[in-house]
Amino acid sequence: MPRALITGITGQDGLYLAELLVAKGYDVFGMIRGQNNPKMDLVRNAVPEVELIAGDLSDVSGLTRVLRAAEPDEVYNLGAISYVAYSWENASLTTDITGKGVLHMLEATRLYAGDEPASVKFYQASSSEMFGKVQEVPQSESTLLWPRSPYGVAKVFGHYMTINYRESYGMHASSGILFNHESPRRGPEFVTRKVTQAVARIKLGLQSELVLGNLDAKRDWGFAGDYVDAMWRMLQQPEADDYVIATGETHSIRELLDVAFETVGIVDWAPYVRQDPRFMRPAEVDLLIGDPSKAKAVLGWKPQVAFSELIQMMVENDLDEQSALVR
Ligand code: NAP
Ligand code: G4F
Repeated sequence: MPRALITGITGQDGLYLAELLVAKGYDVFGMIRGQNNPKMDLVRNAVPEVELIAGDLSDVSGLTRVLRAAEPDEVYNLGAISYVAYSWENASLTTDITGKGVLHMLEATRLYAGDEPASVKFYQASSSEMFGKVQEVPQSESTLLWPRSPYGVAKVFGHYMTINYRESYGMHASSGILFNHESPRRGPEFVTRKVTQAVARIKLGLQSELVLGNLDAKRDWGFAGDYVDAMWRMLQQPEADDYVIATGETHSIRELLDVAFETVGIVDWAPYVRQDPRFMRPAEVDLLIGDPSKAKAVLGWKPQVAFSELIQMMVENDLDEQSALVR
């Protein structure tokens, strides 16, 4: 059986990827941080087959121990401080975990692989946030990077370090430049889930108002379940490489509000939504739209879930979750 190690196992992508790999017959190991991580039961309930190993991306000696314990054929580095707004207030911590943490994982993997650097395949979770002040539309693997947040800068460091380890040591290290992907497992701090949770609560009479920041920002939103499949496909290639994973469609926050409110039968959302500068960012990524042609041609990957279907799925899930809470 192939063996895989996933960092960020408690996150949205970690859970979907673990489910995918277990279904494919892998032995899956998940790295979990902290003494008594409150999300441990979430992982155990969702994917009981996963073996959890304690470790933190800031501790390279601990990571070498994790690699020796898991003995992986494939390493998926999904762990990060991933909330962009938080990264301005915690720029140094974000740099340490989201940036330098990648170097730590690469180095621990290189040491573990020893004389056969390409024998362990490595996936780095790069981000469309690296395109920031976009230099061309749509964005592809060759678009100039111009990050606009401490998170984006940290991801650029991790991205280039992954390429550097591939070129310097011959590691099979690939980087997936993933555009926004969402699901019912998305954290409630991100805009899609914040909206779908609030819409469900408004429909159920549990909340009267939704307070947001920039309604004109645009994102290329896909379904997380589709995107973890692309990660796996990258590591099955004979040669490591970098791939943009996106739908190729962009939508504004206003369109997100249209679909979410329409799902519960509300056509005019204006009376429920208020803008507050508290949720505006010091610098914004205004127009993200990815060109996934390379992933389509080489990996045979394409997104399966459309934007409106995704948002409807999230609203339906939140209606069930919120109803269960008040029952
Ligand atoms: P997420 O839900 O925020 O999960 C982040 C994971 O990182 C959590 O498991 C978290 O563990 C872990 N983590 C945080 N600090 C850590 C540390 N010091 N040591 C070890 N693990 C740590 O993120 P996601 O949406 O699943 O995204 C997965 C990866 O893809 C991230 O690297 C993200 O930056 C990147 N990405 C995401 C998207 C997207 O749209 N979702 C797009 C492009 C790239 P705790 O639960 O213990 O905090
Ligand atoms: O949902 P968001 O917080 O996601 P963001 O910043 O695009 O980052 C996510 O996707 C990245 C890929 O490009 C990942 F790398 C990253 O880890 C994360 O998963 O915000 C999306 C947009 C922004 O333009 C923001 O200004 O929504 C706008 N927005 C408007 N009001 C809001 C809000 N975002 C949040 N979180 N909360 C609001 O109230």
